[in-house]
Amino acid sequence: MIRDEETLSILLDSISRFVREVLVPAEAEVAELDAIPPAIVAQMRELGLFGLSIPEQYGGFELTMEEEVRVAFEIARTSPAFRSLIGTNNGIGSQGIVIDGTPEQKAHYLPKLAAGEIIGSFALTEAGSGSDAASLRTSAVRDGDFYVINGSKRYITNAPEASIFTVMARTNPTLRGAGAISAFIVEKDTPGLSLGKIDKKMGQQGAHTCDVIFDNVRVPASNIIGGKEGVGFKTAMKVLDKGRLHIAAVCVGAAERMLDDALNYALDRKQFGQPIAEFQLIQAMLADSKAEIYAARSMVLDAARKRDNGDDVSTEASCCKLFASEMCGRVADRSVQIHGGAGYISEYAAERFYRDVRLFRIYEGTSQIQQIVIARNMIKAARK
Ligand code: COS
Repeated sequence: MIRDEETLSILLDSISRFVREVLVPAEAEVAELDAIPPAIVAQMRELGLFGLSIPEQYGGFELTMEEEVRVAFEIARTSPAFRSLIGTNNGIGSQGIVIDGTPEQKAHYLPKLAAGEIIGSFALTEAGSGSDAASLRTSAVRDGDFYVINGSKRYITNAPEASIFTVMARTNPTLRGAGAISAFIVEKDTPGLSLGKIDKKMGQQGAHTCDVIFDNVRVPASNIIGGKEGVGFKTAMKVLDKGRLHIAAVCVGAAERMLDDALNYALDRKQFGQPIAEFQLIQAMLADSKAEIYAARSMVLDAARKRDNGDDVSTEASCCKLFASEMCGRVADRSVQIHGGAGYISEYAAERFYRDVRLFRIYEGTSQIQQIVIARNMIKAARK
């Protein structure tokens, strides 16, 4: 749902220019140093990139889902590490509060998240609980006006930078399953909270993950999201529905960038006396990529519009995440192939993107989890 086409196009133009003029030239340095220069982070704040999805009353842009995916198409045309830094404040690190938070929680945390003054992070995954999210073991035991949290979370995006965590923990440790899980807002400086060492990843250098450890962390009872026990798993699932749509849009943007690079290379590179773009076997790879990107882009826009209409898009979000992330992997592979030997050399972005985009098929629900969500929803609907 585009509320104001003119305002949106100004925003999209300024983001697209920022990507081309500032982020793309900094890609190699960010990958090399495994850090985004503070001056760039400051520019991201100035552009309002941390508050895209946060309501206007708390200082954000309050983009509709359609507007948000169109922004994601643009911002993803560069190293995913840049998107990752703003990704949690716009997605999994804020949306639990936006969707289910109490008015006090919203008023307290959302303005700081929207301004990029603090980073929010989402702590669901554990060493023993990944795809089977409802099996998580971290516990939160009530003690007067507090909950005492114990446990440990794994691969938590932006944890090293985060000031607050949305933490899913079991408020009734004797009960198994989703119904005993509650979501908490936990501030980084709370005694007993510590971080593991930064994970060494296959790609996305500049974006950081690490373990988050809770050792008798006392959190005020008022920090339980929505003020209610036992609904934290549902909050997490709702957050992920939206997140999956956003990631699908990111896959489209990254694929478009990789295809542009591959096309430019194919036009430039000559073999057998002509640009390799003239060869039909190269053209097949370019054309398949173009068609698949178009399909993913259309799916994402359709699902985003449905969500803006108030529809339940759990199935559509999973369809988009599944198709777009797998498509992105195929485009990355063809981009390396079109680059030939150069595609295997780190001097070219193709090699880096190939590693960076591998994560899209894994996080915010693997492709296999998306398949399960889609099929289960189909079966449930058919049985009704
Ligand atoms: N929106 C709202 N509620 C939802 C929901 C959604 N999208 N999906 C499930 N729920 C609810 C269910 O309705 C159910 O509630 P009731 O018990 O009241 O009926 C509850 O949540 C439990 O759901 P379900 O029984 O489907 O849970 P499962 O344990 O079978 O797990 C999957 C479901 C596999 C889909 C879930 O564990 C999952 O998404 N795993 C992947 C986790 C993930 O993406 N991790 C990435 C890391 S976080 S970046």
